[in-house]
Parts: sequence; C-alpha cells; structure tokens
Amino acid sequence: MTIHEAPVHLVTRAAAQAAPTDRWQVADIEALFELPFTELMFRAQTVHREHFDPAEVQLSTLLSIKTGGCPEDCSYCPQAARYDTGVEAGKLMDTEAVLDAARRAQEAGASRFCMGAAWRGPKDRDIEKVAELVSAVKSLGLETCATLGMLEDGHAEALQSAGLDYYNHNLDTAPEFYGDIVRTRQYQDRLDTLQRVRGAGVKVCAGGIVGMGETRAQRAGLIGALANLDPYPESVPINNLVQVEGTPLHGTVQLDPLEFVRTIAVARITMPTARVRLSAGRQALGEAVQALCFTAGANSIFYGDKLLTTGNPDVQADRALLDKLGMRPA
Ligand code: SAM
Ligand code: DTB
Ligand code: SF4
Repeated sequence: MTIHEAPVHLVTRAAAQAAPTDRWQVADIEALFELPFTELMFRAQTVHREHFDPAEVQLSTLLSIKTGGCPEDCSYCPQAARYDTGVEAGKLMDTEAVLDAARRAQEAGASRFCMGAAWRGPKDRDIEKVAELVSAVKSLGLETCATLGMLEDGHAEALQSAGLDYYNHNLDTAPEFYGDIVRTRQYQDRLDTLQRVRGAGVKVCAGGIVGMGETRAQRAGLIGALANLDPYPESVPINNLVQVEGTPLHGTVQLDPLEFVRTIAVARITMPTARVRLSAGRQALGEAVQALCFTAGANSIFYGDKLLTTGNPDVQADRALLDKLGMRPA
C-alpha cells in the first residue's frame, strides 16, 4: 500500500507525525505491520538478501564501564538512581580492567565492543578518560562503540579522534509516546546528539525498546523516526523491554513475541543496509522466536553473558544456537 492508497485516517495521522518529504510515512509503516505474517517475512527476507548474507550475524559485546547512580528518569532503566532496583553505583572502570574484558570478548568471537556509561551525558574530563579506553580497545583490532548519554560540542570529535567507530544513542520510542517514558530529556535532545555524532564522522547506532506498553502505531512511529533519519543509522538495536523490579515499567503487559518479530521485519524493510540487532530481552524470547527474528532480517546480537546490568544468553548457548541454525559470525 502506498500513501496514496492508505485509508484517509491513516494519512491524516501520518501527516501529523512525518514531513511530506520523509522517506517513510508512519501510515505506510503501519501497513507493513498489518501484512499477513508470511508476506511480511517474505518481503523482509527479500530486502535482507539484497544486502547481506542471511547466514551471517555480527556479534557485539557490551560492558558497563560506569554503572548505576544515573540522575535521569528513564522508566525502563535499572540504573536510574531514583528507582530502588538493587543496582549499586560504581566508578568509571580503569583501562586495564576494560582491556581484560575486551580481550575476553574478542577471544569469544565478538567483532565489536560497546562501552556503556550510566550518565546523563559525559563531562569534558569523562570524555578524555573514555577516549583513552576507546584507543586501547581499538588497538586490539576490535570495532569500538560507546553509549555515554547526551553529547556536547566537541565530544563526538574527541571520541572520533580516539578511534570510535560507532556511538549508540537510542530514540527509545515514538515521539508521541516518549513523554510517558522519559521526562528528564527531550526527544529533540536525542536527535541533537545523533546529529553531533554524524557530524563528527562517527557511525550511528540508534534504535529503541518495544514492549513498554506502546501501541502498534507507536512501534511504527519509532521505526519511522529511525528510518527517516538522513541517513538512517548503520546499526539499529531493537530491544525487548527487560522488566526490572523497582522500575516504573516493571509489570507492563509483555509484547506478543510475534509482534516483536514483525518489528524486526519492518526495521529490515525500512533500513535495508543497517545491521538490525536483536538486543536486550533475548532471554525471554527463546530459541524459536530468535530464529524467526533472524529469518525476519536481524543480523546482529549482543553477545556475552551480561548486557549492562541484566542477563543475556550465555556464550555457549549462543554458539549452540548459531550452530543449530547454520549461522556464523560476520
Ligand atoms: N546512559 C546512556 C543513555 O541512556 O543515553 C547510555 C546507556 S543506556 C542504558 C542505553 C540504552 O539501553 C537506553 O537508551 C535504552 O534504550 C536501553 N535500555 C536500558 N534499560 C533497558 C531495559 N530494561 N530493557 C531494554 N533496553 C534497555
Ligand atoms: C541498546 O540498545 N541496548 C543496550 C545497549 N544499547 C547499550 C543496553 C541494554 C540494557 C538492558 C538493561 C541492562 O542490562 O541494564
Ligand atoms: Fe541513565 Fe541511560 Fe538509564 Fe536513562 S537509560 S536512566 S540515561 S543509564
């Protein structure tokens, strides 16, 4: 269905959310979500094969280099100081400890190492320290990624000079649902940080979280916001909310796993050359749903026994799954 064929109420809603010049109108993305499952999968697989070997999956390992005590109020996050989640606040890790973790990730087969910090945003002196970590990790021959919160002028450039390949900063959800989830920073702040990253020549990793109680139209709105970035992100993590006790979103009705698969397929169709990453929440999905996600065009995972503070399938289990599916690291 093109925008011209879409029902009038969808066109009107889309017009409120996306500029006419945008590549993707939200109504068109909703129409993809509404396709018969088999048709959606076929379309996603067709796009996937035009750009990637469908047997390959890229492996990124996460490390929380500065955990907990965060001043922000993201209602999904166990690291926000204001929620009682049992996560202790820590200091920025030193270079040797980070290098140890990076070496282990590399030995286990990861190609990218992503360092996360529970900051609203880094201070100038934090950037100096993280730049050291980035060059140390880069010197091992790993791709580097960092997720440190909102960046200010000069930060992205300093990280780029240190050898940063990717910066992760998620849009999290659709613009119209965002205010229900985060109040301490605005959607525009996120777009500004992504612009700074792009401007410094660092590749963009941006995605979001589903299963936060959003509607299908809002899932389409998230995918639209990502796909209409110009250019769209090189790397798109799709997280399935990990519900942590003590966070406001604990107890949210869980998303139907097939709806998660549809979200992956729609991300693949709208961002054909991106690495679409099956991200947080894999433990709750099980092997069969993960296999469907790969079939829908996911071609990257977070690999390693831990995400930032919560669990992830262990390395042995992931190796066994990839073997079983005849897939291999990219
Ligand atoms: N503090 C920085 C920031 O938020 O910009 C960087 C780290 S933050 C933990 C990175 C991303 O992890 C968030 O934007 C969110 O999309 C994701 N995330 C955090 N908690 C999550 C959860 N419980 N389930 C799924 N994804 C989560
Ligand atoms: C992303 O999109 N997901 C990762 C990474 N980028 C930084 C983080 C997931 C965090 C899940 C909750 C936790 O382990 O604290
Ligand atoms: Fe802080 Fe990031 Fe968690 Fe938000 S997602 S509370 S900014 S660590």
